Amino acid sequence: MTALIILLILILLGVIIVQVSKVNELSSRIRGEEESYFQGNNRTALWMFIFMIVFLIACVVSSYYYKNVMLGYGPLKAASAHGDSLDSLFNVTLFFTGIVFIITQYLLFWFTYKYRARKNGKADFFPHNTNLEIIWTVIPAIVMTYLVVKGLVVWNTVMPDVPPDADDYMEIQATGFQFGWDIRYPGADGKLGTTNFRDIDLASNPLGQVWTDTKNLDDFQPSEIVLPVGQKVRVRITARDVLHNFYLPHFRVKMDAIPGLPTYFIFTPIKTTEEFREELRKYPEFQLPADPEDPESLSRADAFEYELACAELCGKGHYSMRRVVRIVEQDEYEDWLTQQQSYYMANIRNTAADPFKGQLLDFEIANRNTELVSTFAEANDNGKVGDIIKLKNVFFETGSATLTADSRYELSKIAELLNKYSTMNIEVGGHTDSTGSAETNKTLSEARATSVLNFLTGKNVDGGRLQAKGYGPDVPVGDNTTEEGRQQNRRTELKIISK
Ligand SMILES: [Cu+2]
Repeated sequence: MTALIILLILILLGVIIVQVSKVNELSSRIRGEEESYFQGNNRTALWMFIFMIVFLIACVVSSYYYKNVMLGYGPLKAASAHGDSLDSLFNVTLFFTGIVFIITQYLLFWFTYKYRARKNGKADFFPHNTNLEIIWTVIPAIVMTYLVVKGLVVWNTVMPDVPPDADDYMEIQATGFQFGWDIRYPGADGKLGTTNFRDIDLASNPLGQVWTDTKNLDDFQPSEIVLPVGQKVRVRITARDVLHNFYLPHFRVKMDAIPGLPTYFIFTPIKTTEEFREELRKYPEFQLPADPEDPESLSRADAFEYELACAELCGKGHYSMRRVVRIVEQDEYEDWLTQQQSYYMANIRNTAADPFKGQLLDFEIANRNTELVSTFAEANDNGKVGDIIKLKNVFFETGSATLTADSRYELSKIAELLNKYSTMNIEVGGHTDSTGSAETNKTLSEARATSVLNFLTGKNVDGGRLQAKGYGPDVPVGDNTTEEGRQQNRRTELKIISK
């Protein structure tokens, strides 16, 4: 319907123009061709001059009207340490080009007005003027030199890479793809592991991390970018398919993401998301509801988030590459870090792709030790006779009482803790599932409990404090009809028998 109305309006407009020109033609025949020609010229020249004045005023007024929603002005001052230097570069450039813009627009329209064709008008021949040549060569040369030199100075302060031995920065990686970003953090070791494009597998290893490099094991890939305020960040930027562009508008960070050619950008966020919102709240433009349809929605200031956008038209899903960036205080950042799980531990550990399958990793041993230390401290301080400590990581070869190699890490630590808390006397209990004859299971559980006891006494735990007991399948904790339950039932426990 709307389209039809617009079409009708256009046809009508066309008819009107044809009719008006016919009327003009008729009237000029009545008045005489020449006079009407000059009249038309005067009119056009005057209207062009008026257009120029309205146009220049509109330029200035609209810039003023939108001053609070343009990057670099109002509350949208740069949120990074280097941002102001780039903004001032833009302002200086705008100052000079603004002057040139106003002068050239003014002259353009003034000349069309002044030199319009008039009755008895004569052409003015103006072949050469050395002074003018000098003025419009020297002034632009000086201004251009100033702009280029200032630009180079800013570039050299914003873009240098970190020196090889620097340790005052953190590094994250951003990999653009159609259509999204894989963000990688270095994990506890502070170092990103190596990647190899040959190892890329979209389902199980999207970044091509090389799992034999232990620096990769704690790297994690969060869904949002969270950074601590005041921390210098180096972003390693790359792309997996086509050109993308890593653009953080509020931080004045913008760099191409190019397949096969790593680029980088270094910046230091200086305002937390909350501080930025605080500034926005002072401006009426940002007190409006974020959703214009819903007056009850959060204000634009409260709904504000820093964002990562792709600034390269990389395909039809380009718009969906937006990612939220949160800048937080250091302690909030550390809280967030503890909630992140490494990609390796979540997706690769003990799968066929894991080169460390079946081996204990250093940090796993460390984690288990921490857990044992607190369990034993708790048992010593508050434990009662009859309390049970389940040994989660003590295992035997199938059908035998031989401890697996990994179990020794756990038992060595337990021996150390039993020697530390020397008032506790302990029963080592062996348990099996109900598969096979009860008698065999009983014998096996006894042999296993004894094996653990022997290991502990071998580590200087006083044998008088320990007893071994085989329970066989008699004390199940899980359902023996399921594999999961049977696994829970095959276990070794320590019971406090006196304190
Ligand atoms: Cu893109």
